[in-house]
Amino acid sequence: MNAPLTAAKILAIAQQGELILSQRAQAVSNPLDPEIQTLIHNMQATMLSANGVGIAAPQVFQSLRIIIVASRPNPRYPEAPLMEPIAMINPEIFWQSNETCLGEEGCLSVQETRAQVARAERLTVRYLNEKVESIEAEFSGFVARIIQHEVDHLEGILFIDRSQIEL
Ligand code: K3U
Ligand code: ZN
Repeated sequence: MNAPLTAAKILAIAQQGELILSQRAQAVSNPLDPEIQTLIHNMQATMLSANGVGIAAPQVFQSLRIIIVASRPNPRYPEAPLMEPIAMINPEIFWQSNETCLGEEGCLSVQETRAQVARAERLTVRYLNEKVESIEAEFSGFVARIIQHEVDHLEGILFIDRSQIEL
């Protein structure tokens, strides 16, 4: 991700109960707007400082369709790939497998709660990158799980709304 020249800011993270987390976020019409580029830069810094593997704009009080996905191996998913953070603007999951898998999730907006959530094992997502190129890509496993969790944030859905088993 290309960084703006200004230093990144760590943003406040909305917590469960805040209205913005239950609202549908708006599409980004101007991805090259410097304010959008700065928001993405600050979202990434906020995610990293909170030790997250993803973040969605509504979690930092911006009702916009932007997510960041940044898988890394972790105790729950030791086989997860280590990837450079990917910013996805206006992401759309346009295919997902019928095959699902249960896996543990947490959320920076729901403190001290982990739960098992069933998610599609594989999906295909279309999004704009920061250079406004349209990208289509397939993901599986933990990365697909993060994408579904983050796209849910854009629809105002929290993982605890989908989980049957709270840990
Ligand atoms: O680092 C976390 C983590 C939790 C479980 C497994 C591996 C890592 C903290 S929770 C996290 O990173 C959320 C971020 C959120 F809330 F902003 F979306 C992303 C996420 C974690 C686990 C599964 C799906 C999504
Ligand atoms: Zn979350």
